[in-house]
Amino acid sequence: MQDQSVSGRVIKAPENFLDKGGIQTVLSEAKQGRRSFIRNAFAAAAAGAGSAMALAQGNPIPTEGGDPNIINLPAHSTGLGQGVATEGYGMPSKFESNVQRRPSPGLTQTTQASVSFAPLQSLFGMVTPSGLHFERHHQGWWDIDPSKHRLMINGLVKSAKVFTMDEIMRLPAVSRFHFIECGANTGMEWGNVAVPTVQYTHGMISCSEFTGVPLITLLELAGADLKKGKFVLAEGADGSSMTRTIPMDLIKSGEVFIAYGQNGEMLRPEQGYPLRLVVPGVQGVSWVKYLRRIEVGDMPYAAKDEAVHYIDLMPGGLHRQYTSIQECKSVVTTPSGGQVLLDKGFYQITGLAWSGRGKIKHVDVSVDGGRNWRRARLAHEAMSKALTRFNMEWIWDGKPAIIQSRATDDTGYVQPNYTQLRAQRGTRSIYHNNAIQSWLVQENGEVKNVQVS
Ligand SMILES: Nc1nc2c(c(=O)[nH]1)N[C@H]1C(S)=C(S)[C@@H](COP(=O)(O)O)O[C@H]1N2
Ligand SMILES: [Mo]
Repeated sequence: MQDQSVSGRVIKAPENFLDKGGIQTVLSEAKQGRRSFIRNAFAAAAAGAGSAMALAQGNPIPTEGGDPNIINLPAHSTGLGQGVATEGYGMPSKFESNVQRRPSPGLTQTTQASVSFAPLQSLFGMVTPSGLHFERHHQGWWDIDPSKHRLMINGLVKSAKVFTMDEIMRLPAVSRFHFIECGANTGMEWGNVAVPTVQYTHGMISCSEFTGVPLITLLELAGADLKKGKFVLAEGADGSSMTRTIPMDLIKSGEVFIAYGQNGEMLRPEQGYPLRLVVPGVQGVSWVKYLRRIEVGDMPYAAKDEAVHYIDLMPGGLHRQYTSIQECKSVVTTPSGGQVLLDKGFYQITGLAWSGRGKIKHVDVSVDGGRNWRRARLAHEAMSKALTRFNMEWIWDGKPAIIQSRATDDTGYVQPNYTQLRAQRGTRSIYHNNAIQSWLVQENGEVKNVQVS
């Protein structure tokens, strides 16, 4: 069990909740230590100032003995610190070592896990650090030698072309922030309340600044027939034979690009180094990693990951195919399942919202299970098909509360609740669950995943 230290006024979710011992430790520490400490702090704060004020004022100065963290000079105030890096790659603080990607205990455990979830409960802002980007590999990941990697453009083109990485990196590039969400994100929640933390309910999403070359540029260089060519097939170089059909209209819009950069450096191997397709707003599976071939064609390809997998079972025995857009969705990341609120008083509710169709227009937050809603504050300007961080102030009265968020995008689409989603989609889907998520804050401060219709 890694560090489970108290952070601010919310205890970090036990990141590996399989370790029951660790959770118990956290809970009892919270109840004995910090709880009374914080209660005293609130009691000492000026009466009538309100909980938010008490928080802003900090803790009262202890009268006896003093705070040893202030009185006793620590080594870092008296000694010589470490020297600058002369080699190696910078790493986060050792006190943050519990913030990790993890495979979900809700999924079948195989010898080689094929999904690891991003720790959404521990992240700020809109960007996912590259080392915490979720991973989904159908046949494991590879660290491919970029000097040997090739991209072929063929099919309905004047002359088939092969590009080296050097040739690709000479071309005019774009840099854009986009989310990538696996179509199966939140999939286990279709059936029932399956997993306890936001890492496992929503952690198959990440957002990066990607850098690369618009695919249309490469198609033009190869002399693609943009009249007959209605679709392309994108193919990866790993053993999963990952091939996906991408409509030419998306490519002509200039939005689809082949990326080599992620958050200011080359892609991570787990994310498809040295080259991946970026298809903004579209489910993760179409973002083909280790991209080695683009074929221009006049029909959808009905590849295995289109004809057999990634199909939505609908009510009445029907199914739908090629449903690639990730509809508008949001989730509160704090307070969220597995976290513990130490006492009543002020909290900042925070979360993420996104839409595969454009920008987030606004996010509403409810603390009473969807009866009343208040407009949240967006923490930054919303970008198209990117994660958007929202915040809302809340004073918890210590009674049970059900926290939800509901996002609206700039097409006017409103994120559905479970009743609305199931009315349209039935109950037998795996993919494209964008329903409103509910977190129950219990009287003892523990937060649980619940479903509210
Ligand atoms: N070549 C290749 N591309 C792939 C995959 C894969 O297994 N191989 N997985 C797909 C799926 S299902 C998803 S959700 C995303 C995951 O991207 P990430 O691992 O960078 O998060 O990549 C997609 N592209
Ligand atoms: Mo996926």
